[in-house]
Amino acid sequence: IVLLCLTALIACQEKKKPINFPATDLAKANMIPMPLKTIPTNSAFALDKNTAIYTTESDNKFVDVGAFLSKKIKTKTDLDLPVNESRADNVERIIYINQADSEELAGNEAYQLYITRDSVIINAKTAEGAFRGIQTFRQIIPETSNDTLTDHKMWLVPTGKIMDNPNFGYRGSMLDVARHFFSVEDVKKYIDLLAYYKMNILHLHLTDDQGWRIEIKSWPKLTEVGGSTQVGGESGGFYTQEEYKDIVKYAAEHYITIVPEVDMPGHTNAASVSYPFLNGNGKTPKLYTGTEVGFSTFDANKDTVYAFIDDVIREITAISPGPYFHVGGDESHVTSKKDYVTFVNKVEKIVHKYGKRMIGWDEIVTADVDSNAIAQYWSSGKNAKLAVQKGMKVILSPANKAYLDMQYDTLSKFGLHWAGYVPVDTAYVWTPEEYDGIPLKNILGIEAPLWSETISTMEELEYLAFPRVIGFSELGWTPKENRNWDNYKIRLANQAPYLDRMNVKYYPSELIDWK
Ligand code: TNX
Repeated sequence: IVLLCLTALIACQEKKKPINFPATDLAKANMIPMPLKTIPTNSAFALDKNTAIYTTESDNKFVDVGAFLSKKIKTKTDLDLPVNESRADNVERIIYINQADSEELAGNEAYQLYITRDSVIINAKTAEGAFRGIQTFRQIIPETSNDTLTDHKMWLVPTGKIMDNPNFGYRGSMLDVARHFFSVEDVKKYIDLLAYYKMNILHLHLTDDQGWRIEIKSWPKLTEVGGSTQVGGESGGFYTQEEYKDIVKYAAEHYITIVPEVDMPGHTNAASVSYPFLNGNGKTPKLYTGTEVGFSTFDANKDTVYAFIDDVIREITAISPGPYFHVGGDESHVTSKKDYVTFVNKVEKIVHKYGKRMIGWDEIVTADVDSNAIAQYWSSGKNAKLAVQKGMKVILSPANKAYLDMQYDTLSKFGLHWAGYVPVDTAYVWTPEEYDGIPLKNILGIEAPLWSETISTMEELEYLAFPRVIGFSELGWTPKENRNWDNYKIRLANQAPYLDRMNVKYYPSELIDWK
């Protein structure tokens, strides 16, 4: 009995004795995008079964952020962390997610993350900021637990302080669901991945010559006929409005805004096949499953065409809560210059009528667009300059850097190379802050578009998007002083376990020393 008591006593003291954690370095943790400021304190927060999450409860959105974190910790570690439960005896360490109004928390996406031995505190003005902050926390939870320091598993999170705020407010990617259709599930998986890297925009290219992918209730043939095929001639597909709403909701839960695009007046063959009165190229439209561009146009001189566009924009904006509507406007090679200007001017008014801000590919600046319109720079520096002269904002998507459909090299299985080959380093090593003489104040942000002429499955999509899109998250979030290829390359290599867990078939570029 004496012996038993003695052992119990020793065990008890053992428990109270602070554990000696191996030294950590928060500055070297696996964070992408790299935060604005990181101050390591070299100890560890032991994430384990005795950890609980508490959030500001007056705002439900903070509670949701807590629940999201708990769910993701469960996936990574199999720990079940309670959220806002009355304090149980076993709880030794706490993760707080707080609404805070400190002056240092400048923007909506800003957050502070304080990690000590006993607690993690995430402060943000808005739930959006808290959501960005928990992505950082997810990333710094080590892949493997320490099983020797105590009698149960502990994930040793490096301690320190992070102050973070994005460089650009618009950080996105685009999926072309028109050339090849991608399912709601595929889009949701892409959203999961974008959110982990703090992207906040998903632009959906919903229509093109080869397919119309969104239900328009007042014009049902758009999807019945125009949505029936895709590149290569297989059957296509489309989102019902309910499905689209489901995507929008899922994106919103990940603090991602959906930017819907209806590309016009060019890239409209699928619409014109469905309703031939729309057609302005003088030929009888037929379903198209090839990959040429620039052969179709709407008729810019018919009132009925604008009545049609009004219905389309009305129905889509009614289910798109974000501030933007993208009108395409690219490669309208068979629309006369005069018709193009007429067309864009009229469509801009419709976009405004439905309370949205117009985005278009850089060609739209050749019309009389409002300074409130946004030009998406993909090919023409001349158009970008014109945009600046007009006082417009620009989204940077230069094809030779930002196009995710460009092949990595001559051996790439998928993709095109009209803008060159874009290996992983080329995609990362450039400076959006100083691009082509565009003043910083005119740059809204960056977007990496993924065109889908050459890809038809999620696996193929992932091959082109990953790992390059991860680099874009850093280009959009992290100021140039904190970006460095040699350092990024190591952090990128360390994404492999996450990508594997997500079953992402990324392109294992030889430039990266994958873990
Ligand atoms: C150009 S970029 C296009 C798309 C193609 C893409 C292929 C742009 C605004 N237009 O229609 O899919 O190249 O890389």
